[in-house]
Amino acid sequence: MNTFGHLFRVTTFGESHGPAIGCVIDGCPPGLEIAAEEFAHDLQRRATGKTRHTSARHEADEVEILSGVYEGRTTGTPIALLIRNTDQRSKDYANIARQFRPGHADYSYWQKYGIRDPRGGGRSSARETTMRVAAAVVAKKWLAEKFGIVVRGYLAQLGDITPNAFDWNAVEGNPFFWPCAVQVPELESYMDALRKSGDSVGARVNVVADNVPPGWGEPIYGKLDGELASALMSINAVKGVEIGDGFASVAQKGTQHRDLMSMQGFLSNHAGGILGGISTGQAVTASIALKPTSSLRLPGQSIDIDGNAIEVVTTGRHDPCVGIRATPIAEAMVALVLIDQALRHRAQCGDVGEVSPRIPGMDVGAT
Ligand code: EPS
Repeated sequence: MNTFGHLFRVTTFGESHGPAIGCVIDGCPPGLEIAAEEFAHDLQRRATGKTRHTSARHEADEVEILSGVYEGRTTGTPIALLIRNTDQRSKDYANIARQFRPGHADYSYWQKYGIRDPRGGGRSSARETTMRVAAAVVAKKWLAEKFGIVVRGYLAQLGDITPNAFDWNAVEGNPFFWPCAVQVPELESYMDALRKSGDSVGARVNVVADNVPPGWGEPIYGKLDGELASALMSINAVKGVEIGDGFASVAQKGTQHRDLMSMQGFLSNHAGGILGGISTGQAVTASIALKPTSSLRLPGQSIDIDGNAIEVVTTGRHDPCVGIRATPIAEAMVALVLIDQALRHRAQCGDVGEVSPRIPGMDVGAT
């Protein structure tokens, strides 16, 4: 399964240390203006080698548009995007080619296929997420132009550190996507100490999609929240997904959780903008938990492919916290789900039009 989506279908291919990675987008609406330069912003937000807190691998991540765009506009035919890998260092993986890193997909890939490309984790590498972000540049642009939808995310927890304050304007001003600027030095020191220790840590990323119209989502098996959960869970290292209040709902009473309604707006958004698998017109909110990176230079007990007991030590240029680069990836998966649901809604219910009464999307009360 390397293909994602129903009407806006994205197929990715390539390995971390192969010659290139790429994707084919099939089903993109025609007429959307798109240029190769427009991919740079989000790809650079996700890229390695930008700060000392992420992997030191330096990839240019420059997109070549091979098809599907003529005179700067999409033609409705398959859009093929290619990014050449330029900074592989495969010798880093010579020692672990016959070993299974504890906590890594090495073992499960081996059990499934009986063969694996150990260089940089092969297909299981986070390098694959580059193409999700590239495909979502197209999706985000269409969603913004057609509906004014803005999909944006932030780092909501790093280890046990949580934001002391929240300001969207702070998020893009630091390498962590952190919403509280004054805490950035604390994060820097935390990450410096972590890197020196050789260990890694988990993180939480939140994504918010504003201006999603009501009515998107296909009950029963194509629910908007169901597809978001699946899409977000497909990101490397993700171990948990919440929509709206998520697992906090367990301890809530119905009177606390329900979002009261008025013709001026909903009074809260515990539902995360989705009821019955269909968008309500409120902001769609999702949150993901990312596990700590498994490739560590600290020795860990494991076995090799002959079944011998060994100690694994991973060298190379690994992210001490994969969650730091996950914000644009999570945004990408939300955007890809939304564009696919938008096209499916248009196909089946395009003639329904605006149904009254329609509550404006903005919340008018506190949660
Ligand atoms: C990764 C290991 C590192 C990261 C890589 C993901 O690769 P390498 O060991 O080849 O330097 O740099 O991430 C990327 C290259 C990227 O573009 O995201 C891993 O084990 O998943």
